[in-house]
Amino acid sequence: MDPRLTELGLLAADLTAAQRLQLDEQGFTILPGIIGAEWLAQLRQGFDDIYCTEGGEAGKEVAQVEGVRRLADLVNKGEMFDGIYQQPLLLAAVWHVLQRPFKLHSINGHDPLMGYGQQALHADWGGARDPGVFHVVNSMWMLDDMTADNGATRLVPGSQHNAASLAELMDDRTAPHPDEVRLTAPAGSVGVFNGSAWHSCTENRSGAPRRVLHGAFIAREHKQQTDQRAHLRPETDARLSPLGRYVLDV
Ligand SMILES: O=C(O)CCC(=O)C(=O)O
Repeated sequence: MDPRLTELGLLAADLTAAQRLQLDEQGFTILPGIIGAEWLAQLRQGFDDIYCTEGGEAGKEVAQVEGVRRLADLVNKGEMFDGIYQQPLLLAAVWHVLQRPFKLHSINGHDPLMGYGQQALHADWGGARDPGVFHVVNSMWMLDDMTADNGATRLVPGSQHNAASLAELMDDRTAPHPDEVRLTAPAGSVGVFNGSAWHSCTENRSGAPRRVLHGAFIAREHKQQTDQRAHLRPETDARLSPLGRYVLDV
């Protein structure tokens, strides 16, 4: 673990050997039962309230997508999100993949409505793909059950090790990939994946809610998706612990 995180009071947490192996070989793992019932209720309510308050502006700091209830810059939209970027087991998983100091990249929300959500396969890291060197880790905070038919994320296991260009390998990146798996798990779980792995949202065919928060982290030498210094609001600044400041890099 980054010694600075430990000095700042991050509690020690260890992935199981099976989780480490799954991250190394398949590029993802699921952390079950991370969000307790009370926190889950707050996050669900927060998601809906922020979407309702922001209306047509929701998600605009990062991306707006037709048919998807998107949110962005959640660090500055409620204390309930503080625990996402300071969750010990998640940060242990991020360290395990990146093997060097990192910071928050962004926290966004993503809820595809019925008939929407299908994305092209992509990686979150768009730079050079050097063997064994990774730059981004993303996490999926599942506020609803993620099922095969409500738009669960698909991911191609092992693709974080593939140096080839996905665009050259697939004519239609929205089409099914023969090796893809779906990250399905009950609400309260957190899926973690290597940002070099090919993945995407899928179409929500059942219409059941699929509220997910993406908590992404990036190696410290790179730029954040949401520049936390530029976006920092006074009320966020006032409540941050030294640990929170370090992870946000503010
Ligand atoms: O929410 C998901 O299933 C994945 C979303 C994603 O990969 C993206 O928005 O870039």
